[in-house]
Amino acid sequence: MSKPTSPPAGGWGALKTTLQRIEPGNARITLKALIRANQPEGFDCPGCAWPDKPSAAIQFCENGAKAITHEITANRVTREFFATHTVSELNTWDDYALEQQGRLTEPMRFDAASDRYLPISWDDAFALIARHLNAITPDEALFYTSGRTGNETAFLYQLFVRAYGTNNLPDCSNMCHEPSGRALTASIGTGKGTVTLADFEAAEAIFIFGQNPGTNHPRMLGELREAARRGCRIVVFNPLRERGLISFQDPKSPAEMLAGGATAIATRYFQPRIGGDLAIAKALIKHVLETGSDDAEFIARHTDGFAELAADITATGWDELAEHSGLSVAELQEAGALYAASHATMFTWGMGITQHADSVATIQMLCNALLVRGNIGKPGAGACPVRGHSNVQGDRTMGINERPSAAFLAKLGEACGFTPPQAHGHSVVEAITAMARDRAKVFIALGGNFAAATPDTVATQTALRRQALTVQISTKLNRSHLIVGQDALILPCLGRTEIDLQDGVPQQITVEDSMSMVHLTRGVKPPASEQMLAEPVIVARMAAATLVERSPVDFIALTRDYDRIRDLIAAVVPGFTDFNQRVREPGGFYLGNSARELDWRTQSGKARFVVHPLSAPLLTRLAALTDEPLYTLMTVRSHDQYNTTVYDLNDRYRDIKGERRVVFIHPDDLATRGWQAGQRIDLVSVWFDGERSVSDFRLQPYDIPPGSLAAYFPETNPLVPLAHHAIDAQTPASKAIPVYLVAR
Ligand SMILES: Nc1nc2c(c(=O)[nH]1)N[C@H]1C(S)=C(S)[C@@H](COP(=O)(O)OP(=O)(O)OC[C@H]3O[C@@H](n4cnc5c(=O)[nH]c(N)nc54)[C@H](O)[C@@H]3O)O[C@H]1N2
Ligand SMILES: Nc1nc2c(c(=O)[nH]1)N[C@H]1C(S)=C(S)[C@@H](COP(=O)(O)OP(=O)(O)OC[C@H]3O[C@@H](n4cnc5c(=O)[nH]c(N)nc54)[C@H](O)[C@@H]3O)O[C@H]1N2
Ligand SMILES: [Mo]
Repeated sequence: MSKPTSPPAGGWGALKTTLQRIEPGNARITLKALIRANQPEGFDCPGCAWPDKPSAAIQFCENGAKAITHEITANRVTREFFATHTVSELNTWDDYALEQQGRLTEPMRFDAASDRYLPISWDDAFALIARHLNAITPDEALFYTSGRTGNETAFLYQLFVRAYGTNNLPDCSNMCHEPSGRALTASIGTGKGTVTLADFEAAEAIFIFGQNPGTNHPRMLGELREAARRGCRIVVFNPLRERGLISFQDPKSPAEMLAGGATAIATRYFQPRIGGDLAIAKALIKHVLETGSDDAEFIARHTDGFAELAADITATGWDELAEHSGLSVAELQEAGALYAASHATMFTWGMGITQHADSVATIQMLCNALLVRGNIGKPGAGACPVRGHSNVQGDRTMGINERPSAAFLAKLGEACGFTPPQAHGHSVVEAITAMARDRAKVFIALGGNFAAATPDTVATQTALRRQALTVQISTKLNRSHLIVGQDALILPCLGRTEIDLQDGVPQQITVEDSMSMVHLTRGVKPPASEQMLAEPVIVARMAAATLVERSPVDFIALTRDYDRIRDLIAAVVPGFTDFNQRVREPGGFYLGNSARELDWRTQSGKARFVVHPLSAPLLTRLAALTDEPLYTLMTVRSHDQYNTTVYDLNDRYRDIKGERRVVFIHPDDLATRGWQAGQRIDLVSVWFDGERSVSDFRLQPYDIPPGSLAAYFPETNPLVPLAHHAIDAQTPASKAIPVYLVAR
């Protein structure tokens, strides 16, 4: 159980691990790079999408330092490495061991006869891709994107894919904040968060749902710390007690560090059961309506659908809300009172909200709760979905979207002189299904680790192996390089930290953060290998080789000077007029947010209240399939990983050392089974199409509600049924996996 005496998040522990990350032989260049992280003349940290604070001297955090030092590593994956190890052998290594090998250095092609990767020239690699793509119909090819890709690459990539003839552009958003985009667009007419960093200085209350910023957005703790110190109420809803949300010692505050002090973060920490948030949002609304603390003027002026919402909320009893949320009626009313007392409230949320079957409904109910108190469009208030990858939001803005709007396609076609395909393409889940059913034959990934990040690992990897060609454009070795189609390529690219020279001139790229700020980023150190290419160049050469005569633009010419790509973006993407000029202003520019301006771009021109019933508990429906006691498992990140990249085997804030196969469980659940802490078990997930399992995990008693379990991904991804995903968004429900436990 977490002890009240637990040290705060941040502090000397953070400083120590930051310094430990630096490889001794690589110290000078690493420190030089770290100092320039998130600075006007430096690069955007490839860690998370949290915005930069104007004028802060040090802009990186402990986990940003991990992302940077792991990109800067002196270790190299060379042709000799691939000559020494067969692909079958490498597949027996764990993700941590793969990550330790360092940077990929030259293009490699899989050779099935020797079960090894062999060197291939760039020209031959692009010719091979072109040959495969031109042998199939465009809808049989899949083009995945992970969210580290900069705007310029993303724009060129979607242009290439659409000129080739498909909208098959699945991306990591599909597994992440897709439900936020869908829910918010329907409710308030924009898919992005409505707040800016300045709102953290004006909020009277910040409600944090299903998010662990201490690990995943450590710089957000700085904002929360300042807010807490000036008396802002911070109210947390999370089944697990996450240390970063309890107290924080700021490594950038000498006074706090030297005095050994810390700032308490959460004013109140509620521990609902996993999946209890839809009921919590309804309870907040119910309390507001019962106490007459709704903003009647705002509702009348800016919204429609209030009568239906009020009727639904009135008909839902407090006991029902308590049962669904896992909080008591008293706790729900206490949360409601905290909400009603604040005149400017912000809701932030992460994967604990989005990775559920009813995530779209939950986010719309959170939005309803904001709207009943007029908490959108005023300082200190609003919706704040906290994005993951550093440019995942920008990639979407640039058109990486399997369901592009007709307006976007029209603009793209007009500016580039071709007719883009109109039919929607495949999301991540649909892409896996298409591969499994032989409706897809070529899989190309611009970054990421599709084979490990996706659900239903066994089925997904079987589907990937059925491909005629798999291509991975990557910086570091990972599982996806080892799950090969008949033909497979590894194309190594420059990372964020590296100097990108085109025609001898250093280039800059741009990114958009979680709060819609667009700014430049430029590399600061020489590339890890001379044989790597920049991402925009890889995409351009792939496009030129494949499209030849039918290419709508001269892709190669565009990459000689990235300003030219930005000029094209300015002609296509709304909000990017004078892109090259505006992005050179210090700090870049703000894209704006219509809902923040009380401009509701919905069909009715008003913000919409959307009614959703509480869904029947999944475990009750699945209980008929097994005699075993069922639990709900959430899969989360440890403090030492970046999604599928495992930096180290510790999770400092949860007291885990040197291991990852751990399941967090309430002590009463252990006692009921007659089990001890440390008991080793297998996990079996139950679904309508059958069972899935992973083996040999250790049980760790923890402060988590009975019936709720937690474990790390990607180790637990084999348990996530492909068909178990968000309604209306298809985001895998990786926070709500129905499982039973088997003693070993
Ligand atoms: N260092 C580091 N930084 C990262 C990442 C990383 O892996 N490492 N990943 C990046 C990416 S892509 C993303 S999307 C973000 C992810 O950032 P987070 O959203 O913080 O990610 P998770 O680790 O999945 O944590 C989910 C949190 O939700 C809680 N939770 C789970 N289920 C529920 C529920 O039903 N209700 C409620 N209220 N809470 C619940 C969990 O206890 C946990 O605290 O971080 C980004 N930043
Ligand atoms: N069970 C479970 N599954 C999940 C989640 C969960 O919470 N639970 N979270 C989901 C979420 S939110 C997300 S966003 C996805 C993430 O899914 P992905 O984005 O596909 O996975 P990552 O692990 O972030 O990708 C890491 C790889 O990206 C490559 N890379 C790093 N930097 C660069 C770069 O600059 N350029 C290029 N081209 N490649 C680079 C490296 O080779 C590295 O190995 O995972 C999802 N999967
Ligand atoms: Mo994410």
